[in-house]
Amino acid sequence: MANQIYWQKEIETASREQIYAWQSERLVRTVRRVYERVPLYRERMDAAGVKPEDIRGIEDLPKLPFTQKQDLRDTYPYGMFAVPMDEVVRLHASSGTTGKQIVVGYTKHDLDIWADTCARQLCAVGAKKGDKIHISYGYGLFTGGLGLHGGAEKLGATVIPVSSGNTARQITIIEDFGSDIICCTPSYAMYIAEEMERMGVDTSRLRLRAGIFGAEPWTEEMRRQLEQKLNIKAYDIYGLTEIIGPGVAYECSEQRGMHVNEDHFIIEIINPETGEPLPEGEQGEIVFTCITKEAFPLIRFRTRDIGVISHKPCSCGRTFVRMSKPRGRTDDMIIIRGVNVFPSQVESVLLKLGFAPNYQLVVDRKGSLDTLEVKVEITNEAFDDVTTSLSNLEHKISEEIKNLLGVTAKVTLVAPNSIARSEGKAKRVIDNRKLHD
Ligand code: DLL
Repeated sequence: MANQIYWQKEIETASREQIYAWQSERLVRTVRRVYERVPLYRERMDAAGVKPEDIRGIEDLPKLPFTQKQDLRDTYPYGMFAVPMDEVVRLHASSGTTGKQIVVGYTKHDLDIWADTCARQLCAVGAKKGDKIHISYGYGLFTGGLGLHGGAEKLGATVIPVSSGNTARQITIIEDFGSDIICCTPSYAMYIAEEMERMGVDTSRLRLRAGIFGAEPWTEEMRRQLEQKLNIKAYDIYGLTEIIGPGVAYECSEQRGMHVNEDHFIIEIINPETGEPLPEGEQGEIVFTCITKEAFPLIRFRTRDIGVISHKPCSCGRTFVRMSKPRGRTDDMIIIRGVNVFPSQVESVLLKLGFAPNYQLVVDRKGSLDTLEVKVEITNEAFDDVTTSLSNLEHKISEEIKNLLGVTAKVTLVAPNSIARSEGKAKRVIDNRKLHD
């Protein structure tokens, strides 16, 4: 790459008509391919009475059947691949918390697209050739490490492929190698920030200027804390293994939602109960259709993530539609006596009250009643504060949760550093209800 930045202006600022034209043409082609090559899609479309010729543009998208996570499990490991195996140059997998893992494949062309989408993310946060990109997402079957790695290489930046773990070493590398941009989960970034604080690292002397954080839900309050503690700008990145990995959507300088790479993926928001597409601005389940991928092109994949999209113009000039920070997955949502609660909502409350985002939700069942306990680490300052008793603090948090989320929770303050830190995705919910089933 001769140019300094990776700004695909003609694509990223294309007119809406142009974007729809690309999407229509690519959708038609993809549907034809999967109908011919993936037995599950042929069966589903036949059953729904839809022929490839019926799909003439994106307006016909709702005619197509959904793909669910279970379909990928049922066809494990390679049943959804749309190319012969000798064209697959890489496999990745998502572990999934329950059931079989999902295996996905990439052709050379798919890897190229993926690197492109991640390079766009890096460019959008101001990364350029010569910057050192410190990648602390896990390398391996998880898509985080190698995904951003490909993007950073495409940009022509200097990659530091640290992977996750060994936090003291991460900090030494940030200090000594002069990392400019760090990529990891927001919870791991918080852990690194805490360790830096403990070690007395002066973050104002570091080169670090931005972080690209994703792979799990995080709140605006958490963004503010990370920006302040690490003395950086913190950006969100969204993606999922089934669609490509990180880089499905990327945040820009505006820091208000993530632009979906619409030349590769079509986003829809649907009512999770009825499957009906919802209009712009309404919250629902996010669904993606891959329109350029060769090896593993999913049609109308139900992500179970909950979000909203907006076509409002963005000050950065990009015209790709923006999706809100997903507030969580339908499967992370806890229903406590009829009230829906996402861990991220509890996080918001805790951070507003000045706590660190070190918490865990323990769900249990007493008789037929579901119970929620929120374990929160007390901060060192609060621990030393003799004027406020712990039970007063617990009461205050519990009251705030009740006021804002409408749910009664038992709050337990626990000692600083007693909740396990994560080097990847944080485990926010422990659901003991299954033990009683
Ligand atoms: O987490 C891919 C990724 C890696 C994204 C690095 C961003 C950065 P999976 O392990 O398959 O893939 O998990 C995908 O994680 O359906 C969401 O529920 C959640 N998720 C991903 N990014 C975000 C985000 C990677 N920015 C699942 N905010 C998705 C909230 C996110 N949730």
